[in-house]
Amino acid sequence: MKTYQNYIGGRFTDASTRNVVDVFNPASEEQISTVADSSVEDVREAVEAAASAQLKWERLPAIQRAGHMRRIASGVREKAEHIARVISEEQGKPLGLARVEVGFAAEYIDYMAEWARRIEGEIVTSDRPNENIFVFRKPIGVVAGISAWNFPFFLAVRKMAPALVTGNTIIVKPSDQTPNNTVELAKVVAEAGLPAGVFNVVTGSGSSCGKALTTHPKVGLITFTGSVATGARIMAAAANNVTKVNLELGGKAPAIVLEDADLDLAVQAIKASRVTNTGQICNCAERVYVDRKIVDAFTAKLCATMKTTTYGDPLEDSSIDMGPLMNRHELERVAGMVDRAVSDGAKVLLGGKRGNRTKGFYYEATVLGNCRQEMDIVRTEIFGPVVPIVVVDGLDQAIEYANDSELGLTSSIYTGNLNAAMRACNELRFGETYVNRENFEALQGFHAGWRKSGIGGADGRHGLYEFMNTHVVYMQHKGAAA
Ligand code: TXE
Repeated sequence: MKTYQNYIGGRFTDASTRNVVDVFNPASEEQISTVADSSVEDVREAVEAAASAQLKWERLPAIQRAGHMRRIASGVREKAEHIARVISEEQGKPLGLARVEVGFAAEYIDYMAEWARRIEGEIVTSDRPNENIFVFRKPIGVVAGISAWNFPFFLAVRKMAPALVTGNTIIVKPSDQTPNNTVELAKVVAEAGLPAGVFNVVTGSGSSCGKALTTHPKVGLITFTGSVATGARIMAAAANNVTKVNLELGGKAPAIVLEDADLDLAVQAIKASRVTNTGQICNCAERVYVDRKIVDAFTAKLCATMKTTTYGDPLEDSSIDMGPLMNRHELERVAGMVDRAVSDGAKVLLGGKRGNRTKGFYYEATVLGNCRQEMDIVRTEIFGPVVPIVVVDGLDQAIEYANDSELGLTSSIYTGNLNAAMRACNELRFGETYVNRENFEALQGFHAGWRKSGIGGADGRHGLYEFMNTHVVYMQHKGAAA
């Protein structure tokens, strides 16, 4: 049984409490490790370590901060196979996808390090003589990063990298479901020689350790990835100190398939949305609106390809398409959503049942026909390998249904018609729209949610500036003699 420690002030350290969180392998249901359920005191120690290191880290030239980051990225690549196996073991994703997650994380660190020479301010013309107006961009100070379990290693890096390059220091609290990989990141950081206190990891439950982080007065930014419900709780906790929040929350992405779509392309992209990571991806298609004229052809193609989906234990069989869902709660939640949809009139065209394994939280790739807009399965995030199909008559209805959601993270449309594609760009009300391609964001984009899908965003220039404050200086000076 492995144990993972906190990483505070440059040292691996036991928590002050004997309370622990047990970590399980969702494929074998066996316990893998225990981590500390860190106390308020442990969180306080981590925030103090980050605060003590922050000013010196900020004063380091950005290009030197970037040098530290590049050494971390190299360390991640050297340990990529080990880290990928840790991810698959505690989260259940196929090993190939875990390797992609680790590789993308290393690339993300290098990408954010490139911003070291590109963080720019502005000089604004004043209305007054002998005055210049300077707009500076400056680090916020201490950042608290709280991440979800679906891409745990990448999500920790997606918070660490922009924080570091902009001169902030950070405490990361990984999900209590998948903490091991984030402590592995701390081991890479330690070996890369990052100054003590710049990057810290505290493990534990959200309600105690997470809450202590979100109510600490020295935390200047909370960057959170997780569910809408938890995001709302974090906003409430942040109100105590009027702490800035950056929230990446749930999604319910619509996919619109019009009669002139490339059906093979649409089918492959939507299958990817539901099979990759067992459908546990916030930006992936969660409801499909198909034009009545092609719904039979589309459904037949989708069922045929999803029927070939294999599932199993990622550490026993590297050829599988899907691993298990995160835990028994997630399995029962997804199964319950499908059962309720069926009792509400949906038709199971494929799957619709738990996987036939003696161990592990498996659910079969599932296609549901005859779904209606008002069904729970069409309105609530599934976060599982299930595709509900709703028939629509034309683009107007498709856009109306797509926008009819309290969530607004991503969306997609498959069409060969430029006018329809341009209408989608102009009329869909989401943080992202994918046109004729799968739902997967670029690190130079901006992954941001509308409505209940979040506040602010991640990635690219805009994601970088989420970690900075502006400071406007009005410089009055003596001009030349008249
Ligand atoms: O979230 P939870 P999960 C969403 C995805 C789904 C959810 C699944 O759509 O809805 O995340 O992840 C900590 N104070 N996204 O179940 O339960 C908790 O310990 C402080 C969207 O993990 O919200 C964990 O570390 N912290 C995303 C983290 O919050 C608290 C991409 C998330 O837990 C807390 C990935 C509290 N009171 C998943 N309660 C996107 N939009 O990009 C819990 N936590």
